Amino acid sequence: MNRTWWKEAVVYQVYWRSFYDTNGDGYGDLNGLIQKLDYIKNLGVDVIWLNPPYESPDRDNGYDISDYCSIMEKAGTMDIWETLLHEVHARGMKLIMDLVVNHTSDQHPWFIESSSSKNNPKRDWYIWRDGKDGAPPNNWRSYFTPSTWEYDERTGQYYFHSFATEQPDLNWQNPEVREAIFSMMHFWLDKGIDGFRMDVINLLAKIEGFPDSDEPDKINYLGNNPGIHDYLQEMNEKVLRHYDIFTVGEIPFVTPEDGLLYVGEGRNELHTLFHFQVADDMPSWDMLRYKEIQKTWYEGLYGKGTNSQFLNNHDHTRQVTRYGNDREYRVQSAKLLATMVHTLPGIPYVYQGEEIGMTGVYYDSIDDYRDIAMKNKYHELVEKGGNPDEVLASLRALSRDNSRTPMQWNDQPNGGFSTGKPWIAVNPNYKGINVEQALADPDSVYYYYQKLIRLRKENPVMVYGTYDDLTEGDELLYVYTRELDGVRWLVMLNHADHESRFTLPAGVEVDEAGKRLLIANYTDVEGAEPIQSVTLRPHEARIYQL
Ligand code: ISL
Ligand code: CA
Repeated sequence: MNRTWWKEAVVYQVYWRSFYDTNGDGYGDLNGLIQKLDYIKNLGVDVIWLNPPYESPDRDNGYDISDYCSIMEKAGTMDIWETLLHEVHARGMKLIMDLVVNHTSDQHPWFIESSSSKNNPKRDWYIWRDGKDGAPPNNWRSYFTPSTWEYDERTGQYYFHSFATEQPDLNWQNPEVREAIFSMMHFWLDKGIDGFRMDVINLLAKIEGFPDSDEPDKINYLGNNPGIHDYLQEMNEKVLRHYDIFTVGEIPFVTPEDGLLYVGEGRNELHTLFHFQVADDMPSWDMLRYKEIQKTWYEGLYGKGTNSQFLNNHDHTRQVTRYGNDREYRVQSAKLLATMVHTLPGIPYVYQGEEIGMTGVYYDSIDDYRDIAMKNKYHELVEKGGNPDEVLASLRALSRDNSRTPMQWNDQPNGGFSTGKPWIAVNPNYKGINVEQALADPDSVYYYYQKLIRLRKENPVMVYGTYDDLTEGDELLYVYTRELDGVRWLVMLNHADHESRFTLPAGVEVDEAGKRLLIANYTDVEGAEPIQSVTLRPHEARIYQL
C-alpha cells in the first residue's frame, strides 16, 4: 500500500460556534479557535476540519450557505479566517474546509433568481417540477421534512430539497452549476487550504424522472445514483488533482463495495469517506454488528482504499454517552472507545470535547433544543397527534444538540466558553468535566488521547497494518491484532460494565518475556504480567506489542 501524509493523519473536528467565544455574543468564533490552536496542537493532531463558517442565514448551523466566498459575521471576517489559516500552518498543522454543494440556502442569490420566474437564466440551477394532481411530484421524504418537495406560489412549481425547505438542492446536471462550484473550490484551494470534507457528496446525482418509492421512509433513494461518479471524476479532473490535498466525502447509505467506487485508489475521485453504518444505523452499542462492519470494511478496502474511524461528530450524540458508559465508568469508557477508534484501520477523527470525555445533554423543554432536524421532527409528530412529552422523550437520545453544547474549558460560568449567553445552554456537568481539570490530571482522558496519537506517529503498524479479530461472536470482548512487517500489536477491549476473562486463542504466539505494554486505561497494569489468560476489568483497554 503506498504511504501518504493524509493516511497517517489524525483529524480534529472544530464545530466553531460551540468552541470558544471571544466577543461575548454567545457564539464561538474563528478568533476563539485561533486562541486555542496551541491546545489542539498539544494533542498531537495533524489536521483540523472546520465546520462551515460561510455566509448563511444559519437555519441549519451553516449548512445553508448564501455566499460561498465570504465568512458569516458570527464566525468573524475573511481577514480573521486568513489569520487562522496562517496560524494553523505556522504550527505545522493543516486545515480542511467543509464543502456543502448538494444544496444552498434559499437565500442564496442563485436561488432567489431561480425562483423569480420560469424563464430566469438560473431557473435550471435548481430542480423544479410540476405537481401531480395538486400534490408533490413524488412521495419521497427528505432528511428533515415529510416531503422532498416545496411548493412555490410565485411560479406554481415545486422545488426539490434533500434537507430542510430552506436548503434547495442544486441541479448538478447543469454544467453551469458544476463550473460555478468548481471555480469556488479553486477560490479556497488557491488561498492555500489543505482539502475538503464534502457534505453529503453522494447525493449530488438524482434518480432520473423521480419515480415514487415503495418504501418512502427509507430515504436511501437520495444517494448513490447514476451519474455521481461522473460528477466526482470531473471534479477531480478539473479541481482536486491539481493540489496536494486531502479529501473526505460524507457518504451515507454505502456498503464497502459501493464505498470503494468513491475512494478506490486509481478511481480518481476522493481519498476517504465517512460511511454511516455505525453513526446512522446503530442507535446504541451492538458489539456483533460493530465487528461485522469493521470486518467487511477492512476486507473491502484493505490495500485498495482508505476508511475513516469515528463514533461521533456534530450530528451524532457523544460517543461515551451513546456507545459507552458516561456514568461510573466515564473515564475508562472514553479511553476504551478512543483506543478502539485509533487502532482500527482508517483515519481517526476526534470531535471537539471528545478528548475530555464530554457527554450528551438532557434538556427538559423542546425550547432549549436548537437542532432544526429535531425541532421539525418534534412538530411533525406532535401535529400527527403525538403526546408532546413522549415525543420529546423519544427524540432526546439522538438529538444532534447532544454534541453541540459549548466546549467546557473550566469550571467558571458557561464552562468558560462565553461571557455572554451561549447560543445553546452549556452541559451542567462542566464543573466536573472541563479542559482545565483534564490538563492538570496526568491520568486524564486528554493525556490518553495525546499518548495514542503519539503512538500512531511512531508506529506505522497502527496505520498500515493488517487487522484480525480474535473474538468474533463475542458480545463483550473485542480483541484484535494489527500486523505490519513482522511487528504485531494486540488490542484488548472489555466493552462491559463487569469483568471478562480473555484467553488467547491457539495459534496466537506470545513471547511473554519480550512483549511490551504500550498503553492501558487502568494505571496499575503490570507490563510483565502474562497475557495468555487475562481478567479484564470494566471498560478496560490495553495495547501490547507482542
Ligand atoms: O444527522 C444525521 C442523523 O442524525 C445525519 O444523517 C446527517 O443529517 C447526514 O449525515 C447529513 O449531514 C450533513 O448534511 C446536513 C447537515 O445538517 C449536517 O450537519 C451535515 O453534517 C445538511 O447539510
Ligand atoms: Ca463570538
